[in-house]
Amino acid sequence: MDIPVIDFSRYNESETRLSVAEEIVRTLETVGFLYLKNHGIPADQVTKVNDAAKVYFEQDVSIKKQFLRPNVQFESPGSGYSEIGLERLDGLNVTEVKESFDMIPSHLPPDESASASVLIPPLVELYRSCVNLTNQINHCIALGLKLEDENFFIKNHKGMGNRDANSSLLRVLHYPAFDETQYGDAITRLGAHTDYGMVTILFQCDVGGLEVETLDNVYVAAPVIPDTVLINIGDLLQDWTGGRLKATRHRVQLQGGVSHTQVRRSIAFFAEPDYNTVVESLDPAKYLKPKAAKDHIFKRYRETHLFQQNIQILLS
Ligand SMILES: O=C(O)CCC(=O)C(=O)O
Repeated sequence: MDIPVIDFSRYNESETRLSVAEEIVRTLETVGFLYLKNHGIPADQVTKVNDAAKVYFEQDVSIKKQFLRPNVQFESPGSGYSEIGLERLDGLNVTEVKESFDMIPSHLPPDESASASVLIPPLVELYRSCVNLTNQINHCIALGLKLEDENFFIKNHKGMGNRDANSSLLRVLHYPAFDETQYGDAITRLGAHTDYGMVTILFQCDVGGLEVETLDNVYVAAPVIPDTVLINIGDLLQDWTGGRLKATRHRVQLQGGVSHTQVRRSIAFFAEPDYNTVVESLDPAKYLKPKAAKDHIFKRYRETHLFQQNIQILLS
């Protein structure tokens, strides 16, 4: 199975907009992942984040920890650093050798926390572009699904950028090179998982390793293709469509030709519906229990941090 490359310049012309929307929906029904070319996000915005990320992640952990991501037990998602081992996306026993920095524009580090200052301006700029592209993709999905209201999904994402209303965030991931003896045997880069929300826009920097699960439960490589972004959908859109569109599992492994001696970086924009959105199947033939976007997203955050003892206590 190949992950298709779709030319998004067709979205800009009224005569071709519906055909690109239908192609996107068809691909999300089967593969769940697609590459977009001519997506409109300026390449230099991605380069600036990547360059800043190199500088940021080279700092000592104690410096990066000056501005930590909020504690997912008690607070909503927000901006900040997550150290190696903090999150486990696929079960509780495998350490994920990755660190990350998340950013939501309404929640920026205080001035005295200088460690992240190099990252913030390029992240804010790229966040804005990702919001624009998300709105266009959300428009396409509604068009391709033939919803009565072609702005249906756009209306449920008005709060992007405001942490009090919406959890959509831009995350820079850094998978370091490391010594074989450093973390024990049970390690990977990113455990297999589905994303939580609506749509994810992924920029893979230069080292590959991402793998996507097909409908036959086989993982295939999603290689780096210059000048494209990868798009996939999350659990809530799958539920909204009564399972018609697929939230596809994906992972980044150490095997598969990419060894732990190569640093990998990626940038992911996770677009999630506004907290007060109630997601229920748009297909009357496929009833699913309605769920509040906020409840689902917070639950997934707690589950992926469950191995931390204090969270286990909270959930028990
Ligand atoms: O690093 C990558 O390419 C994948 C990132 C990702 O899928 C995620 O964080 O959910």
